[in-house]
Amino acid sequence: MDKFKVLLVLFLSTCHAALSITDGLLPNGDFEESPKAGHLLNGTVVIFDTAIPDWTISGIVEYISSPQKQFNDKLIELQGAHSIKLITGSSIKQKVELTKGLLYSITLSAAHTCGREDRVKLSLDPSSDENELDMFFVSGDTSGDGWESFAQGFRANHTEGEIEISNFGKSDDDDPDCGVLIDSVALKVINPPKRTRGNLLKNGNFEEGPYISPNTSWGVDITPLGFDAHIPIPGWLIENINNVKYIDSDHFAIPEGKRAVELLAFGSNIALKQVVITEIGKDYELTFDVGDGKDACKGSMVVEVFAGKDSVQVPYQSEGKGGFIRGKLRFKAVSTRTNIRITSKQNLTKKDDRTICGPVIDDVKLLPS
Ligand SMILES: [Ca+2]
Ligand SMILES: [Ca+2]
Repeated sequence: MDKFKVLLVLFLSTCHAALSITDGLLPNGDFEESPKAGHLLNGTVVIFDTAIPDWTISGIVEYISSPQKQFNDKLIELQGAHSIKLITGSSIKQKVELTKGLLYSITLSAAHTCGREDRVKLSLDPSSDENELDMFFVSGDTSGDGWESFAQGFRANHTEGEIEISNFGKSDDDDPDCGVLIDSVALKVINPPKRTRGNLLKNGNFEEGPYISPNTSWGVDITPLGFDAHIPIPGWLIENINNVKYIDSDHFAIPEGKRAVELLAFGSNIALKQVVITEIGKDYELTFDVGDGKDACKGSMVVEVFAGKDSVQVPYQSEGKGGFIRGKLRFKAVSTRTNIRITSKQNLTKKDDRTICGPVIDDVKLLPS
């Protein structure tokens, strides 16, 4: 009977994999497929709702085609040869096939074109209370290139959904030239984390997480604005609203494997968290890497890690050139469930820049000692 169950589970997982439509860019998610000649007014303004292949637009959307484009005081290099610009009040949407019950993440890149923040809303229709995606702010402050990438997670409640990206602008100071550039819209199925024999924590190596476009060198901000279940780094919860950056080994120094996280917000009430089942009276050892992403984030970093009420502070002096140290916390479990919390004691900013940066965390392991 058990064998049958295992086979059935395997069969169902295979079905899921076959039906899952994407693990990467949405069709024309990079907007490199252009509207037909005659579908653009003055060379940029999209005239028909369906002029951009695979997308439906509403409001004023511009199709920008130039490797570099001057927007007011900002020179922004496009991702590829084309990006789109959403003027305040406008949106783009695309229907996607989903597998009910699976966790997905949406990643997109955005750049604001004026000296202000833009409010961008990512929504999924049909949604449910459990499934509401949310707003994030494109500030232009966290990437030297003007671009930022964001990821949000959702659990599919339907077999089809429509992903919509809207620019809500900011207050009433709307300049018609202002808008937000959007590019590299991707969807990825997030596999449920598995506990392995070598670790009581799930996804302690952060290898499972949202899509990172190979064209983006600035990592992906996790925007945990919805429920904890929407965080696209499975196994982990993020306490309080703040940004955790998900980073890749193609563009950052990663202590172990290909992915890690960088903590951008600080304070002991803001944490990367995981609850584990422990045996009362048993000794455990928690180990983890603290380092820097080789992203010019220089200075003194201190990471504080908690296991229940026990904690350890790990200082790390970053030269911004990559590298890491191994931190350790031994504790005796006093409960059947122990809260593992990883926090940063302070933020750093990169030189010449207002970009916030912080310690890289990777390879978090919990074992009985
Ligand atoms: Ca593009
Ligand atoms: Ca890793």
